[in-house]
Amino acid sequence: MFEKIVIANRGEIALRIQRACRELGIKTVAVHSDADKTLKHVLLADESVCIGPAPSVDSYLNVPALISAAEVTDSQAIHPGYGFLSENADFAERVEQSGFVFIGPKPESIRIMGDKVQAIKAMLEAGVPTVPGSNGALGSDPETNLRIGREIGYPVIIKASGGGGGRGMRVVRSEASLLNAISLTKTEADVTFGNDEVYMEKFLETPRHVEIQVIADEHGNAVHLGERDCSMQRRHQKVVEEAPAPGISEEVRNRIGERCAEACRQIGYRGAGTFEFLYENGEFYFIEMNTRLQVEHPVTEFVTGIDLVREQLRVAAGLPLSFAQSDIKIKGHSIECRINAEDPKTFMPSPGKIEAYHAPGGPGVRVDSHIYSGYHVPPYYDSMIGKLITFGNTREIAIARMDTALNEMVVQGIKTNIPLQQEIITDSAFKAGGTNIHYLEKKLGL
Ligand code: MV4
Repeated sequence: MFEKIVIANRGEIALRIQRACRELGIKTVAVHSDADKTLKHVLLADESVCIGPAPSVDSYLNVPALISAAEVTDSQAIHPGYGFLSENADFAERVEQSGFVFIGPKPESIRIMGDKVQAIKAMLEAGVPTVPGSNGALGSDPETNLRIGREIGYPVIIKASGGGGGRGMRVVRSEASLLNAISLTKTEADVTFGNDEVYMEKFLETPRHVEIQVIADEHGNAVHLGERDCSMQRRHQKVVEEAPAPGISEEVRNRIGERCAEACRQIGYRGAGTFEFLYENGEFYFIEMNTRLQVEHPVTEFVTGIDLVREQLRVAAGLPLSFAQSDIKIKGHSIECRINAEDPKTFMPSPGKIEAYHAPGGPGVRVDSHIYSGYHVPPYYDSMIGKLITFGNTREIAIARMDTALNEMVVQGIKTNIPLQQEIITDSAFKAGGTNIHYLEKKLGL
């Protein structure tokens, strides 16, 4: 196992990674911007290095500064967390070329999945179900594109191969607007991603967002850890996540999960990953793969009993996974509410000093947060200040515990979305389970 690693991130995920390192006896180096000297994990780190000014481009995205930090501290590996450089294949490559281990997939895997046309091709080869579509980049022949549209059937969606996470997409509801939509999406994609490749899919009107967690080692073991439902979202920002997804049987879970694990084996995937699907009328349709640890990983940890960050560190060090597929049984139910420093009605960020903080607790309650009384939430970064995660033997118990925990939680001095979360958790459609990706925006009147 590693002796010392650099945590190339901030906030709650940096603290989460540091906690896993402590349990494994790994020393941690916290890297931070000028604005982040008082972050909890920085204060608790074995060593810390300031890597630049507050703006992310000058600090958390500053590749030479991060590599230098690993060099001067004699670290062996770099954990990128989520966001920032976590899915940047060039960064992963630079880390490896500098003689350090990138705690994540091989650069080639990141590169393939970052190119959505290539990712879909890899899934087709592995037998992972995809959305009916062009199954490849659209060419420049208008007649061919019109024929593809007719074959798929309207509405269709044009997506940029270099996009993802909701960027670079356009819905087309009739043949009359297809060619113009393709050319507009291509132009935008060229400007935004430096890649004008686009592809076409059937547009699903009311799907749920269900994703499968996988983890693989370098010894040919690839295991799936069940699914999460992340349909409760606003503007592509997830708000509430849960595991398992309401209404998914063990048989369906194992069937789709095994397809994902097999895809990992076929592409020689290493590390943690997430297969994103749209789920509609009982069918799974692959859309994208995320090659990083995700914000919502704790709900999977609760229902499987697996420590995902611990396993990431193990497989990055070349050790085998500490469990096999047959050891995994989904038990109980877990829900996560993201806690943001923002106005619960306007969603405007609300940075500032936390005057008082009382964390909830009790059975089946986990709080992943870096905040403390007196901490200043800086205005430069994502507004998420923590995650509240609950577990129960049933979904009803997990919801009841979340309701109690949200009521117990006190964050004074800044605005938070706790009131919005209380509204969602007590919402009758949420309680029934299985709401689609448009539910929250409709409820909010957007
Ligand atoms: C879709 C879709 C409907 N049909 N693809 C948005 C983000 C990106 N990951 C893929 N997205 C979508 N792709 C087809 N063929 C609807 C969405 C979508 C969405 C997906 C997941 C979670 C939230 C979403 C919000 C709006 C649209």
